[in-house]
Amino acid sequence: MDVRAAVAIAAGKPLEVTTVQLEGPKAGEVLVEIKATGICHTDEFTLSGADPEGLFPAILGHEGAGIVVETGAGVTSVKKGNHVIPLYTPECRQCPSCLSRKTNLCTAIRATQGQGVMPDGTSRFSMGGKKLHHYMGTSTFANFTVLPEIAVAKIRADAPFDKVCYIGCGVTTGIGAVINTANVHPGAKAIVFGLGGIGLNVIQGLRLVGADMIVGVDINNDKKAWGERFGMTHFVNPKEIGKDLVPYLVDMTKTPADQIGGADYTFDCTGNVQVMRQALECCHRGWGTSVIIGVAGAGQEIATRPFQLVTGRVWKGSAFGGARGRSDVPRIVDWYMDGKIEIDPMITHVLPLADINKAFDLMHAGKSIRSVVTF
Ligand code: NAD
Ligand code: AHE
Ligand code: ZN
Repeated sequence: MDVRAAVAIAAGKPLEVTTVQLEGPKAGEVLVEIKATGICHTDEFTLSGADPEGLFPAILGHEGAGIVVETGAGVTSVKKGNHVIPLYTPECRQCPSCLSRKTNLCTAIRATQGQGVMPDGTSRFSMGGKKLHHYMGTSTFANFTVLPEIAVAKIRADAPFDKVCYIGCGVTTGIGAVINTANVHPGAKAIVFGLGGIGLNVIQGLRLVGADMIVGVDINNDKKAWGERFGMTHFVNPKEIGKDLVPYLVDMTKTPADQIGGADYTFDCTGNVQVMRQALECCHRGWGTSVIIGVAGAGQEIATRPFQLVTGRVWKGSAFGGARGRSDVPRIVDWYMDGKIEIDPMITHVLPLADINKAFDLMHAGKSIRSVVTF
């Protein structure tokens, strides 16, 4: 079938909005009509050429929501008409990782997903007879896409696609990193680096679990009001403090009773490896935990003195907020529908597919939190 898609032809080039061909679902797969998709910084990361796994030409996009229109042989957990959110972290409930109960990183189809193909090793997308790669197993920058059954979360039918698509990555990543990865306790002191589409969701996650002190760090002063809107208690622009950031942040967290200082939890939502180091080093001696959410480009490495870890700080990473998609995503949709979490104000721009490149421009200019394309 012909579908409308934004094709990433090559690294560093704008997406090309055009008609491509999509084959129907094979066994164990579903065809989904995508109704809305968010644009995450990770799409920009891959499009820029910084992603060591980046493949071109490809159909990017991993933050979608839509409706199942056809199921392949053997599909039992969803049917035509179900509303779903595509999952770049699937949940097969059978692989060693799923069965371990220690991680959300299902390994059932990760190898083929990284090669830009479906689990049978072929692509469903083509353009003029030439293969197009899938991306993150989701390829939501198209009005129809094919996904493995284990890579869709069935959600309630009354949830608006143009809002809950954001649960497909940003919302779940931010809130999940607080709840699942860091397991933040009420009363905690936390520092969030990077107040974009992910960092603001970390902030609202911290508010949800009852953190006392929520410090936001960003080089863009416009983010101060944004952070405050979702529960941030203090804002720091590293460019304006006139001294080293780590001791500055440690001092902020000191109390008369605790002159050591440091945060109980910190979160990197920038993808900058220098910031990741700062985030670790402003953790409290003995127990502070730093969670890396940001994704860094090929060749980038993190560093610190081992002493930082010897003295009890913990460095962790979080993908998709540690969430098990088919189990957790429907619950997060309920939280949104029940008013427990906010999404609407973070969706600053809604665009048609034809204007998708404007969403990348807005991100580069620091003018958007989330742009959403509706089909
Ligand atoms: P974004 O562009 O919306 O936000 C990034 C923010 O970081 C901006 O506000 C920017 O001003 C700020 N920033 C940049 N450099 C900074 C610095 N040196 N110090 C402080 N702040 C700085 O991006 P996003 O969509 O929020 O994504 C953030 C990161 O998270 C990206 O690296 C993205 O790839 C990654 N990500 C990871 C996961 C995961 O599962 N681990 C999921 C989604 C996104
Ligand atoms: N391809 C990159 C890794 C990118 C990465 O870490 N992606 C996150 C999701 S970011 C969503 O916005 C993730 O889920 N990672 C786990 C995984 O299995 O990819 C690289 O550096 O190679
Ligand atoms: Zn993302």
